[in-house]
Amino acid sequence: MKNTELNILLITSDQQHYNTLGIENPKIHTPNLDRLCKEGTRFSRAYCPNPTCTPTRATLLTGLMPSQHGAWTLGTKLQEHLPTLPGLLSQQGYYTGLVGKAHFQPLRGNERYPSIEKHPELRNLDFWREFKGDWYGFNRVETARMHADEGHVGGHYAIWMEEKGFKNWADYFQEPDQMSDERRKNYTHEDPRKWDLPDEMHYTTWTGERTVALMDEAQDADKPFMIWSSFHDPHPPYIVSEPWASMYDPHDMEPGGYTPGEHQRNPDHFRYSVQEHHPDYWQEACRDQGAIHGSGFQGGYDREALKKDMACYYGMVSFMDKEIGRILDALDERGLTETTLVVFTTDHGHFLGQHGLTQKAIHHYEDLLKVPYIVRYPGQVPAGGVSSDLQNLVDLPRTFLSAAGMEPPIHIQGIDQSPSWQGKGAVRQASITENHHGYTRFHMNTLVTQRYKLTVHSDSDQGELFDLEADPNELKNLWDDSAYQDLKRDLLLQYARTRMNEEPIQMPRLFGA
Ligand SMILES: [Ca+2]
Repeated sequence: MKNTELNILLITSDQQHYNTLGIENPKIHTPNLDRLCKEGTRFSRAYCPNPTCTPTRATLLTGLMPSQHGAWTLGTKLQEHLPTLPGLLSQQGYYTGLVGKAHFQPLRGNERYPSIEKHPELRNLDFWREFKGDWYGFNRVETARMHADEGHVGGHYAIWMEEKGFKNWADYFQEPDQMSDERRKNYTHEDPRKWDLPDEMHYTTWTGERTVALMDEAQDADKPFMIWSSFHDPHPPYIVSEPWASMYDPHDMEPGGYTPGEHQRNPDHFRYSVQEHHPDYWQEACRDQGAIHGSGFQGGYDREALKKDMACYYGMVSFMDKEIGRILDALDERGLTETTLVVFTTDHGHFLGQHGLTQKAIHHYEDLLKVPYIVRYPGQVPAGGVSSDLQNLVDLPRTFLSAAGMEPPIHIQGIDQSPSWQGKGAVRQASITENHHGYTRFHMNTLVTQRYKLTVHSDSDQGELFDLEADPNELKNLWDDSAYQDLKRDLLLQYARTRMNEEPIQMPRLFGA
């Protein structure tokens, strides 16, 4: 699978549940992602290296797990001296571009760790007019930081709106400071979930349009391209432009649910999470700086509100799908489809009521760890394929470099998935998802094998062991079950070996001594 003139197009969404592809879920309409599935291979067992934004996004850039690249949790920064996939490709003559969400840097910086993804920079459009890259190896950058109508709007997206004559864009977004208490309370209960921002001015349209523009820039420069088209949705807040906001009827939605008693065998924080404002949970959640991000509204969730959230979430996905169609059509029109490796995935999953949970963060169920993952490369990757080979997003940089005919640097992690993508069999025996959420709390690692899932916690003897074959809904934690202690021991050994085998090597051994 080597081609030195190969284009690489990585399309990602943010926080997309794996079961949101129309080809397998008749409730949702995603004709363009379905097309990608029919022309490529869909992987049903792909996992994130971390279930939050910055750590996984930094992994996609570096080919390193979060514990190695250093952006180990939200609110950290990926340091800019680290080698990246686009940087390596750029050195080989590639045009490298990023359009859409970055979140490589935090909303606050300091002298030692400056950030440009923060205020006042975000709304300083003169800054972004000058700032086009290089940034993390991308020659060309067009980025924006908000989700939905958050006040973090700005960057190249705001410039684009102004160039379209949409001068009063700020009226459609929150104030640039932190969300008000009222707003925070309503983060997942926005009603109505319709946004009066016209959809042609929405950042999803911007991402699609500018992805095609960067492809054309690469063509004009007569270079192969590596472009990361990074869509912001369907990350909450749940609000989207029409017609997408009304596309799905909340009454037709079937959110996940809580099975009474299901958390009795789970570590304590599972029970606390579904009990609204349980004092132990909130004490734990707030013990470390930054607390738990993204899971602050568990439990006591109104099912009708959840259905509305889900209808909006589906609308966001279908809107993105339309823009993905624009990108795929542009590849066709430019005669690039045959020479472009396209991967679609997301940074991590999302809860829509499953196990009594919403959003993300610290509960390592399949809803959160497993991601949609499609690979299209005509003539190389089987069309219409469905594969259960294990994948981890950390594998993408190494596999992209391999596909481009480049030797990966010695220090990167991940496995070259080329044989698996070509339908020649699995190359990964197990996948690890790290989650070092706070300094001292909610530090866990999950091992996933073809059949089992094991989660160990750094500060607790409690853990999780699920048989994904016998118990696909993960309702019966076997961690303390006396009949499964041999299996647990074997999986703990496999976890240790998997970690050791995937340790990065920082430099070659030059001689015997
Ligand atoms: Ca994310």
